[in-house]
Amino acid sequence: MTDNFIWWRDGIIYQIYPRSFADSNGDGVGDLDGITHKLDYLKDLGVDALWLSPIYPSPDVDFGYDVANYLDVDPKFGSLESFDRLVKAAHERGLRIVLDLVLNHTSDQHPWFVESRKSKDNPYRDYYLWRDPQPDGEAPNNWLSIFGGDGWELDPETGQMYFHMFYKEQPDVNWRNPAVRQYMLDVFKFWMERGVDGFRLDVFNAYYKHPDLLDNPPARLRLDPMMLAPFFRQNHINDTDNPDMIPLLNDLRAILDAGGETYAVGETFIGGADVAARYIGRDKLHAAFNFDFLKCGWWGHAFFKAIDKWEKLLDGVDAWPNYVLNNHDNPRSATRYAHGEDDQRLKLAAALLFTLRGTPFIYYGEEIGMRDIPLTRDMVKDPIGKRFWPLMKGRDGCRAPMQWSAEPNAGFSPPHAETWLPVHANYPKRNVLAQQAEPGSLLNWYRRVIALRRQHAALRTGKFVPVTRGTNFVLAYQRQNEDETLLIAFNFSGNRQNLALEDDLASQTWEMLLSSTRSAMVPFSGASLSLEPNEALILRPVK
Ligand code: TEU
Repeated sequence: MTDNFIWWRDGIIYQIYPRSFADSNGDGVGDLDGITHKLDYLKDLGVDALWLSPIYPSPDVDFGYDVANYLDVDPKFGSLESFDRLVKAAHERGLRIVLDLVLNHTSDQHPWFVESRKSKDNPYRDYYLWRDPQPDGEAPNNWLSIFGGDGWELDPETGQMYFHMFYKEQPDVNWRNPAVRQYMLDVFKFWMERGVDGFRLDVFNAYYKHPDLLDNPPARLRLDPMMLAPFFRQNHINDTDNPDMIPLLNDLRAILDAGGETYAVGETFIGGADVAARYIGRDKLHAAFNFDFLKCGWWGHAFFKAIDKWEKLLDGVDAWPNYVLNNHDNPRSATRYAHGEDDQRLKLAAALLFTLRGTPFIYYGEEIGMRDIPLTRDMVKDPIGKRFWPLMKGRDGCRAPMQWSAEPNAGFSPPHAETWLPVHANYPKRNVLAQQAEPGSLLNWYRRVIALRRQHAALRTGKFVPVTRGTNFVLAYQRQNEDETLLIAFNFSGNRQNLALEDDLASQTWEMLLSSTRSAMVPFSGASLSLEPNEALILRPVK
């Protein structure tokens, strides 16, 4: 490892959904002590930081993304003391802690909102976005909730409406109120003083709305299934991405920098890579998520297009890319890409993630290829699924308990407990313990590729140089720094494929560093490199 290793740039960030990682007290819900007990596993995997989905007191309408108190830990997860123990134990192992801050909205149970809704002249009234309905009873403007229906909810108590971008139990706060702004910035300081190393900002680019709450204009018509949803038939220029966000980010960055170097990654709401790119930089966020990989079909050119766009957007600016195959809002990559229980494609996807120029994020269970649990209507917990079943089944599928072992409840909870969501039926075979013992397992592949990334600075900070622009089945690139050049090639098909090499690449002799399908390869030179079915291959020049 070179001396200038920057954990959030060169390291790997592992997302934990605390409800589902490890249950230490047998109530069927994961908790902070559970995470603390698993730190050695995470260290051994080779990750550098843990991002915890929200741990604050919450009535759990949106499972923690509806916060009732920003300065405490929900008793179901533990306490501030168990949080301090987790931070200490993580730091002892060189692992960083990233907290998820949900500051666009609070829970309707947050004391601010409880007060705010009491009367029009309540001191907390202006902490939220309250407006009179129009004379005909219609909402003040055309803004919608991304979770379905109108964004405005009538509160009979005062006859006014409040705005909620998400569920009606998640009222949006008024960031233009200086008291709100100051309090939220103090929330960062509170957790920084407790030793937190970074933050993930939920839907940060929705904090500031247009000051006059203007209507959104209609979106340009596109051939896209998203256009079926009224929300996506609007162009969200007035309820997201308001320019007043930038001075806030400048102030936030000064606070983060003053506490050593505390990291911040923003969850880019609605927008794509181009929107994310706007918010990254020396006086803004360290990173903003690019979710393009979540939408890529299993084609070399689909991934190439996403990578190429991101590389070009960030070229020449002081901003670092990131890549995400999974999170708690989307079907798992194993469910999107793998056939049955076969993990070959998942090995390829991991090799891609860990050999690109950008911070890799992984989501708990991705490393053992957890599949989404199949959902039936009666088990749905996520209100999106409850409301829109069977059109949309919600996000519970990717949030099931971590599969640690073949014990009942997969070692997540004690055997007698009833877990909050069922464990996937494949757990007797697909679990950490089994995969640790199996040299060719997906888990051991993750460990090997992560270790390789750690050994080769070119894989972390080297230039990304495409070899092909991606065909249906083949994708290849080089990672290059002044010390070395690595050649990385992928076969997205179940048949052999040839990769054409030109000029210097063809005259060079290459040797294998790692392959997901073969254990050895004779050093190779020539104009056509043969790739095995589903292979991820990493080569280096023979000196
Ligand atoms: O997600 C924001 C977001 O973009 C989601 O609404 C996404 O469109 C949806 O989940 C797709 O199914 C963040 C959190 O990641 C999510 O878990 C929360 O529900 C949401 O904010 C509200 O806090």
